[in-house]
Amino acid sequence: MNTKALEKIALSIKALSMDAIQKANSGHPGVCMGAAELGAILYAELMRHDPLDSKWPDRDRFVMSAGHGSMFLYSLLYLSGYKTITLDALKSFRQIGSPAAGHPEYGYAEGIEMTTGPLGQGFATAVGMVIAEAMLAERFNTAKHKIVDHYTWVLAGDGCLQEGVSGEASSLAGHLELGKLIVFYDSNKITIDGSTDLSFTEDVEGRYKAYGWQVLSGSMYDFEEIAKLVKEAKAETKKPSLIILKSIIGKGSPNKQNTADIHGAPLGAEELAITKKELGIEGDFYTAPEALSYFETKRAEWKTIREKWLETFEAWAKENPDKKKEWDAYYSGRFNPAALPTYKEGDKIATRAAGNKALASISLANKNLVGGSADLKGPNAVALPDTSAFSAKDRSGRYIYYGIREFAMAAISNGITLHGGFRSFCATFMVFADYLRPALRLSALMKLPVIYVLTHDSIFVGEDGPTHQPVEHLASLRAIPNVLVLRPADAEETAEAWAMAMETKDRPIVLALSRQNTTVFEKQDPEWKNTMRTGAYIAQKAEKAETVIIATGSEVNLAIKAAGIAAQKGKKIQVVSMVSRELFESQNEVIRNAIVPQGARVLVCEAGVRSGWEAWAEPKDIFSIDRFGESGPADKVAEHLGFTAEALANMI
Ligand SMILES: Cc1ncc(C[n+]2csc(CCOP(=O)(O)OP(=O)(O)O)c2C)c(N)n1
Ligand SMILES: [Mg+2]
Repeated sequence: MNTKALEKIALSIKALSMDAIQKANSGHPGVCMGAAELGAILYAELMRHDPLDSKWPDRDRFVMSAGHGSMFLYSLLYLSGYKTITLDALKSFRQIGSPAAGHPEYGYAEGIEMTTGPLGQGFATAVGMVIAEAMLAERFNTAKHKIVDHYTWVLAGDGCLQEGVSGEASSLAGHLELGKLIVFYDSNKITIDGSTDLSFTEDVEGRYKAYGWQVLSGSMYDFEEIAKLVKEAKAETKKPSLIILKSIIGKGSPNKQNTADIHGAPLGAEELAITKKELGIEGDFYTAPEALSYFETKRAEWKTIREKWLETFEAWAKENPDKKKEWDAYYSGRFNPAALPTYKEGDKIATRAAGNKALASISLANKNLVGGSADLKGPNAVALPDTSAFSAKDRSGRYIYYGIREFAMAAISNGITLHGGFRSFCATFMVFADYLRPALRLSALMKLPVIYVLTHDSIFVGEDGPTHQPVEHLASLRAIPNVLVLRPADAEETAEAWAMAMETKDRPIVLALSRQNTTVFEKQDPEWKNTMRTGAYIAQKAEKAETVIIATGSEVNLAIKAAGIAAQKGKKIQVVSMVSRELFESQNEVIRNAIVPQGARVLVCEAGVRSGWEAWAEPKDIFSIDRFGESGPADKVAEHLGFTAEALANMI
């Protein structure tokens, strides 16, 4: 370790960050300057990475959980030689089209492991990355060849430590003994509003010890000490490590350091000039020659390390052809179609239960599918029959007991997916999607195909009452761009919906499933399995239909019944099962008109708020539930709310 060179790297991080933020007239210099020393030692000494191959499977992961400090990450990516973040990119920081976006955006540049900015979520997501590493290591390492052996590093600030989601995830990480997680806490005791004395005086160290973590402390500004602490962190293979580094926000700015002023605003021309003078920085976008040359030497070392890994990998592949085949299958992202369960017309089964049958057969054919529920394995019906539970003792298990931690569960699912090698699902009651929504939003933003199994999807939950009966949730889930909401109507559709979810590669999928039984109905479109993939198909056909009922999920049964009642009065009614409105809306007019013919009166039937259906039907023709439900047996609740086939038939 060359501490002189590290000092110069830290200086360069400060210089680049200050200037990029000043030029953009926007950004957060505080953490970039205050934690620059950590950045230097992390990227130059501690991390096993190679900018020549940012997707190297056995690289260490770094998550900038304090995502507002994006310039910290960009400076390091630039200095260490990742391709996308060039000097020009730094000069266009926070401008449209720049890979150096306001906050780190996954996919914008090599070396950005995930989108961060929503505080706490990076931390929680990193836990998923560590789980994935442990699972892969268990499956693929042999006594002779260790091809999976890397660490996940996190930089978290006061904000990340305050957010509940990091606590949920940390509790689970301690329980699961995820020793390869190393989190640095940039403890500068400043957030936007001022000193943490205003709202955050708890004993973080005690809390983390109680979670089962190893907690270490030191100074942000002592390279030798940080190196020593990291050694201790690595030596502790069972407990995750929290390394609390006492720091000074904005260190180096004579008049603004250690104040909230430097958290999230450019220094300003005057203070910038004073700071540069104080630090010995010359010119704009300064990089110290010693920093650049040090990284140049490092790049050669990193390349050798990665090439050595490749050699090991090839030797391993040769000696373990079956494992190699499995590895390729894991990483291909391919879905192995399974023999999906079949049903007969008239079968009565809840779509959540049908979901479990589909999941079971998909799991058999896709051993890289991992996931679990937030303490609702039975009610969500997501047990995996062909595996054990992932635990501290058993890393081979594919079922994850998340405990009642919905938000961390979803963030961890993102992390597992981001790591690579696995498909990930998670499950809870639909009404508690609110508890995980920020992570679903990040799945969507990062285009991650995480599967969200959300059961008990309407007032037909029944007795548990309004707290457990979703009404606004379908609308609110559909409102998130890039989320694919699938609400299958019966057991047959559910099996196909699971297959559709597995076929999807670039967006999160919500499987909205019923608590109550639905009846398998005759599909009058013989090609329904294909047509369904457009988002909708004709469940019950009518020649020259006067009325088309668009129904979703369990309400397709109700619509068919209503159509039957109305047909007795000579009405010609077509029933459409719209398994995914957003998918159907993305189809061309020809496809749409073939299913919902122009000129027909359209009725919409969904047991939830009407929001979003206005484009499909006149307000009076939307059969919806625009209020909270009631506690009672499901059919009584529906009756009480006037949500019955008879009422729909009357509307017709
Ligand atoms: C979930 C969430 N809430 C609020 C914010 C807005 N925000 C950005 S940074 C910040 C303060 C963070 O303080 P700290 O982590 O201590 O960072 P530092 O000021 O030390 O750089 C807040 C509230 C956010 N990004 N994410
Ligand atoms: Mg802080």
